[in-house]
Amino acid sequence: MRNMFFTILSLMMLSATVSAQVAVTKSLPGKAEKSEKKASPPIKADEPEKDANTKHLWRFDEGAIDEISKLEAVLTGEAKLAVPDRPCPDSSKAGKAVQVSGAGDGIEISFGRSLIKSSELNSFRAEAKIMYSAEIPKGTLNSDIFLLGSGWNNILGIFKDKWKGYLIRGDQNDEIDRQELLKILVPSQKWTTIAIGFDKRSSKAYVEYDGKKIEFELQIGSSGNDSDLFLGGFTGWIDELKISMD
Ligand SMILES: [Ca+2]
Repeated sequence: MRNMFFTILSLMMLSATVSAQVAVTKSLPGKAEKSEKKASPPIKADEPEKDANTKHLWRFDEGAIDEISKLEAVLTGEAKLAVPDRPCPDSSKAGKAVQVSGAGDGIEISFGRSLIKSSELNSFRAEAKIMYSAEIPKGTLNSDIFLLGSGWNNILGIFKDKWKGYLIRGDQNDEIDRQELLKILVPSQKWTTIAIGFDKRSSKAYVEYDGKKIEFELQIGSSGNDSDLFLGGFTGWIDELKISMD
């Protein structure tokens, strides 16, 4: 009887020890995960640079809402959010991007005011990472590759005419700039930075692709009110769209 009592007591103690061990084992990975997260390099290092002039940033990982001022980007045509084979290098995690494959596929943002005409605005820059894998074949639709517009004579950026090819909008001499643009805007299977922008202090506007820049005189017309931005009209991917203004 006494032996049986000790056996039961021993079993109870063993059971308590095992439970405690299980509890410790269960709690350890959690703590380890937390300390691993703290020890990992800061995520900020891989993010696109943000400063006081960065007003909008879309990462497209969890939708099309801008993480700074909650402005929603509209995906047009057949554009969709998906995980690309090669994630954007600036992305903080291997998240989603916008996949485009037609002339009407892209990202459209409405600002609700004219940015080019605004007397309160000195400069504007829209920048994104794109994988410009292929062009849309000639003879299909026109496409606004990267265009900020608010009326027929207040348009700035890269446009693709279905027969002529690329044009720069916002400049007096489209033909010269088209030749320049053809030299830099070449399809690529890698993530590349594309940007458009203007600075009223110097009266200049520009387009940039893969570190190459074409600058021209900024045209400010009288037309239009609300500004819209479109990026797309090619086959490939778009991620990390950032807009800076001051
Ligand atoms: Ca992303």
